[in-house]
Amino acid sequence: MLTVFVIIMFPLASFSCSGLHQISQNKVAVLLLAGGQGTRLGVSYPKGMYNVGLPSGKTLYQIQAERIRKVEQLAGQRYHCKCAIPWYIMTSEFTLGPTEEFFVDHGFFNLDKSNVIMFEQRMLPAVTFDGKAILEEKGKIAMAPDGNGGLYRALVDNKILDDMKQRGIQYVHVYCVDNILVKMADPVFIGFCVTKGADCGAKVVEKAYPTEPVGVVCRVDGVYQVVEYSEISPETAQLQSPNGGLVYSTGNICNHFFTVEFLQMVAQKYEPQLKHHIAIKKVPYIDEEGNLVKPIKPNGIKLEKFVFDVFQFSKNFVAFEVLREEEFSPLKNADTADKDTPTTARQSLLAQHYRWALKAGARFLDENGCRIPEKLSLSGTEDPPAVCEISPLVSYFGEVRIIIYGGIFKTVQECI
Ligand code: UD2
Repeated sequence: MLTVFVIIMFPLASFSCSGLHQISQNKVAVLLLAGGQGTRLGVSYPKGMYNVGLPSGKTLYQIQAERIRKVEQLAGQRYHCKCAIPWYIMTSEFTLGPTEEFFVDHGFFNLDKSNVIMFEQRMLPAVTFDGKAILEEKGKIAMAPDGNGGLYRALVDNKILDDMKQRGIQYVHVYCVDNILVKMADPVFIGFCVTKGADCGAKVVEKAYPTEPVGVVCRVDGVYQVVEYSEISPETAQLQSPNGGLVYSTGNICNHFFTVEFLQMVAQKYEPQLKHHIAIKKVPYIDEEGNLVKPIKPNGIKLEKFVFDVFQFSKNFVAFEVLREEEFSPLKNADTADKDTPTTARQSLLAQHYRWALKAGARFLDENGCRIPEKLSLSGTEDPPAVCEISPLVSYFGEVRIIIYGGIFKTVQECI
């Protein structure tokens, strides 16, 4: 039986203090899952290098790097010390080279290079529906990364857990590359998980619609897990509760908390129990004449492990519900789609910054000096009435100490 549990909202300030404290003691790391091929977005380079068209032109990687720097600074200021959050980046054969090059070219976004640790996950052969290998070139079998659950083998292969232990890391915030609103090492989430004594946790948002491509965090026959969107039946996904909401509404946003101890246990003991999931994909192949064919319909199967399949081994699992407009806007598709595109990602970030600025007392003027009427509730998929991008180096949570010129934002880029 599928049961969804109730998530209780707690006062956030004390969790935030606790999280910042852990960060100040150098006990927290972030781990990015960046081995995916980003096929839906349709670019040939890693998704983190994507620029969604913000006024600053910042890429997802730059935004994430700056959020790390800011939260390090907040923790350091609060607890009067200098601290660092190591950034572990899991890549694959497809993404390692370009990601490394991108970071070098951008001076590691002013992070200490020794705190950015890239490593590679394994690959598995892609097969046809009747189980035969697919050739992508003469003599070369088509391979694909082994899923984001390949993390647990990669941690061992690359001695990442040893590195974490040497650095004194106890808690890891694992996240996926494409959510433009991701809160790196979120002190509230870390603080919540640590205060609750959790070994494993997941952030969730309320699902927006039944077929939204997010897994459902739930309990199946007493065991915590995520039922992935590709595996839930449409009937189950659509079930409504008496109040009209979805029964299975706790959407996974691929933001997970793990203790290093838990990761160690998974890596040593449980990893072989993780099952492969089947993903039906379009796999390019060479035909009998040796020509490369890019299929228009799915023709093959990729086998993937899922990062959240370890929730079942947790002794104390927690879920933490957050507001979609503050924390979740993924970049999955090209702009030809209507959801989860570069445009919607950009709009969500600019809408958030517009709200933060208004809350901090800012007022916007048009080019004639007339006040632009405020719009307090934005759908998140519309442009705010004024464009205002706030650098992550200025504000992490919206704790805006913005340099407001006479109480007024005049131009787009004043705080970038
Ligand atoms: C993921 C979640 C889904 C939901 C959604 C929200 C999984 C399995 N599913 O679905 O429940 O939370 O995100 O946006 O987590 N990756 C690797 N190696 C791989 C494959 C993927 O590192 O072999 C990374 C990928 O680069 C990305 C993350 O894992 O950062 C999620 O991959 P995705 O975008 O393909 O996952 P999606 O949207 O199907």
